[in-house]
Amino acid sequence: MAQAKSNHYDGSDIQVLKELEPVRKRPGMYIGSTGPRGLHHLVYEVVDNAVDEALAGFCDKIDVWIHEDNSVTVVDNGRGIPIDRHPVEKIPTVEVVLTVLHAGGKFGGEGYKVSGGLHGVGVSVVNALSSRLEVYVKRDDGEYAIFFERGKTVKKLHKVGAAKGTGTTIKFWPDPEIFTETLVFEYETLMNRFREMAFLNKNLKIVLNDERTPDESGAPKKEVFQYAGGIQDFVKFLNVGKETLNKPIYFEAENEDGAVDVAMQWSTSYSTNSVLAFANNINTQEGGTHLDGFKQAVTRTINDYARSKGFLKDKDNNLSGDDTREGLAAIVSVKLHEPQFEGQTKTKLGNTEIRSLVQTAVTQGLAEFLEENPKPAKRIIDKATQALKAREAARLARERSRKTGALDSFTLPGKLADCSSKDASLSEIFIVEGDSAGGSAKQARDRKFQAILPLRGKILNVERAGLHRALSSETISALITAIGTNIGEDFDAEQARYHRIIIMTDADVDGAHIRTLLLTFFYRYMPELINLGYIYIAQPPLYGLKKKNSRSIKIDKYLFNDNALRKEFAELEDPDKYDIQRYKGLGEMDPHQLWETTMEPHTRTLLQVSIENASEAERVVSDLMGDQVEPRKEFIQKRAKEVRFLDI
Ligand code: 0RA
Repeated sequence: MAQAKSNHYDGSDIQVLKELEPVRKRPGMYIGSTGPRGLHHLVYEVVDNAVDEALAGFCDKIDVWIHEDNSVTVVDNGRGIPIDRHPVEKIPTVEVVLTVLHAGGKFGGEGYKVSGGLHGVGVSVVNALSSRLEVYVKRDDGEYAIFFERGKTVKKLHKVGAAKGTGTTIKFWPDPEIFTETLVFEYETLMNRFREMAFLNKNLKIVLNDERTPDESGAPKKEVFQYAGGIQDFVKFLNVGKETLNKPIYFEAENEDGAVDVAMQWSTSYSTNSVLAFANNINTQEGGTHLDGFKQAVTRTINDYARSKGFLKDKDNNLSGDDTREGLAAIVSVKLHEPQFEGQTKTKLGNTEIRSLVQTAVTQGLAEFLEENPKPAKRIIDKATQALKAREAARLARERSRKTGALDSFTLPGKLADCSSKDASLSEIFIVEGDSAGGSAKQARDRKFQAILPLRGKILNVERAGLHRALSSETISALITAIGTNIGEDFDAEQARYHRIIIMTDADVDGAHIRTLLLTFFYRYMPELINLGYIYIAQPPLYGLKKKNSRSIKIDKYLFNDNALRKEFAELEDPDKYDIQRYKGLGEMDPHQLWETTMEPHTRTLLQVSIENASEAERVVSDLMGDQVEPRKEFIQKRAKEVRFLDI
């Protein structure tokens, strides 16, 4: 058959060439990148298709296997991709679905689909970017198979044998010609994604199997995700280890525009960024109309209730949105027929009609809960009232200190060595630990576009301190004024004074701690800056190699981690010829070294910070930085084996 193909083209071949070639030419256009993120998107795309079957009510179990050779199999018990002859293309429908761009959507019919952003591009994209892909369909009492290589059919649809039930199995091998960076799937990344999927689709069972890491008996590592409570279980999960104020509140509503599911639960924590919003199962990290509607409804409903019950007096100010959301973990999940995704990362929902659906549902559901549950209602109002008092006290304190000139939020912090450029898109700020490293960085920098802000000692852990104390901390307010955006409800990304905010700490345990504290701060109070891609981590070298006996003070080679050092040793003919210097801190490098290794845009490496999975980030931040000791211990113990070198 393959031979016949070389000198005989039929219509389907031409179709394939025409349709899938652009995907291989510009994979980034379809899956975002050809790095690890894009690689994982291949799995999401196939699983999303199976979840669509679940949303349509035909599938309740999805099995994912990661094989030893890093190929992946996704098995579902849905209807099975149709195998009948496609009326237009004149080939089996399953072949059309796998070889024609966007073909999947044409057959979907009614119902909601997981689509938008990078998702929903269709399984044909996965096919185009796989060196091999095999599809097995169970339907009509038989099992059928069809095979592809790099998007081209290499074995036509054929019957394998008799079979009971229905379903689809897709096995694919990501193409090394496309994914040049890595072909290795990360268990944790996939696990987090599938857990989230299972929360969002009540009762759907997703099983992840990893054959690369079998246990003693040889069985693959396995995790089962299935939640009878759906998003109520999701908020419980977000609040594990926290002291909660109410049982999860849950309500749902539906009209011709779409459907909404909401779960919410307050805890005594101070976090204000634990509301996760989804549209058709896609995490809308940049928010949008559904989240706006939710916030407006919560603020108004809580204020109305507090006033009507006399918790707020006539003379009292209204509770702000931030006040009402302090300690709130919530999931807002909407399903709509034609979601419009906007924003920098295409994760902002634009459909205006969904705003009022969410607003009405939340107003009704929350008001009813408060009326019927006076005790938890009182705890929730008390929590918001305390937040309001703390906020007003912090404002008074700020005004007092402004009068005395101690802290003026309209002038830049004295420690900041600003850059001369006023064009934010060209400007960057290095946040440096300690005055001595700050001194080196100030000498090293290009003052035209690089600003330096030295931090004195550790910054406050905002996860445990709460907003009011955070604002009265000098370090934190210096950070906020230097960046220029303000925080919380007053946050305005347009006011950012720098489009690159670079955390530059020492390569030791203290440095890592300060970095975590800063990331916690950004995650909680300026998450938009992370979404905009403004937050970076500098990569100073760990080692400098210099030829022995060389008169020059010049370092011949910089190494950025222990692996690189090990590799270098393995490759060097005669290591004795080199002196190895280990940099314990930024202060040990002279300004020129710091410049060329870490700050010079053409030679440095920066890590861009992203919120790959918001609910996981949420959990890690509250586990690591919150006030409960046990989850932190667990997290550290789980990771202990991954830590190779601790420098204390
Ligand atoms: C097209 C039409 C129908 C189902 C599917 C595609 C389908 C695709 C995938 C991908 C993975 N699992 C899948 N399961 C189903 C509708 C089928 C019908 O009307 O019988």
